[in-house]
Amino acid sequence: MDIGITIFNHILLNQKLNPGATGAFTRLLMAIVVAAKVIQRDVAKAGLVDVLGRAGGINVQGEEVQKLDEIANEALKRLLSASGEVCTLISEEEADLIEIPRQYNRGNYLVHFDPLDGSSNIDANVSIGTIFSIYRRVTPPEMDADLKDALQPGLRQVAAGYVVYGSSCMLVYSTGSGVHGFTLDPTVGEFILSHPNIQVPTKGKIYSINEGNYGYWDEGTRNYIEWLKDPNANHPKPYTARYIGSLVADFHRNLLYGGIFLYPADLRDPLKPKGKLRLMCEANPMSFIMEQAGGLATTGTERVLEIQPTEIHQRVPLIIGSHDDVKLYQDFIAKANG
Ligand code: P6P
Repeated sequence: MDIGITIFNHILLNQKLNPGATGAFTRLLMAIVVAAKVIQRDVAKAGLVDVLGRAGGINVQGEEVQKLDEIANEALKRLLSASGEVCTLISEEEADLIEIPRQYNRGNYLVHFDPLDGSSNIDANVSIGTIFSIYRRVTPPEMDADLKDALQPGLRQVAAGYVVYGSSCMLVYSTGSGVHGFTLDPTVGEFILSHPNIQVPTKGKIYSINEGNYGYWDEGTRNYIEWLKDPNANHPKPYTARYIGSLVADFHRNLLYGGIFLYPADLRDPLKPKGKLRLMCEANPMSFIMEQAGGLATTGTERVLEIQPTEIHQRVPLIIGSHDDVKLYQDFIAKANG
């Protein structure tokens, strides 16, 4: 198959549509593209060399760090810093804002990223992914970046995207003008436009949730899932359960096929309902993409993109997917909350 539009051409076209563009954003996106290729190379060979297995460290989330997590994290830090277009970075793997080494120019952007989401699945060769979320800085360029830059609502994202390392390697991103998917052609090392202008089906028949947490869900979520599974609820098409346990893989399938992904708050401690997914490097970028594709993203009671963050690693409930499915879920929540 002839090479089509490469991601570099696509990004350049995007730049041409913005007359004031200086090329900085293009250079930043291209650094992410190179990082995706580096991580894909290491993920693809993970089964061949002793990269699998525990690196021994524990990350800020209290999770055991896999060696590939560290490789992915270092690749993104190195390549994004060297782009000269970022003033700071925030990684799911690190507690605080990452300082850009002095030898690099500091730019006007900052990136939140989850370098390798779903990493607990690495040893089972399940699809995993990288997620990124880009903002413009809000503090003056002569100052060091700080939490004012890092804690912006998701509505302020200038771009977001993910890479899914699966049967093929795909990079999906949006700069606010639709959602576009690129598939890596490993024979030439180029991401080729394969899914232009992705639109999520208005209604799906897939629901994705970890039913093992049933006992810790709120009443509205339980009522919704029981309704989905009720054969007498006269569904026009019966729903089917699909859950991989890797956000990027579950999200990507539902984006293309339609459906709803739910990670509701865990009420283990009823006084402290807790989401699992991180707002800044998981929920916000995925919500930006889903809304650009015509879908919805909510905590159940609040639009994810409107949340004013208070901590860089804060967690939120995330219910995301086809417009009509998420809307119906919100009705169940509203009814249960009376
Ligand atoms: P659970 C992976 O660890 C992750 O952060 C997401 O990729 C995934 O959607 C979720 O956790 C799975 O969580 O509790 O169902 O294993």
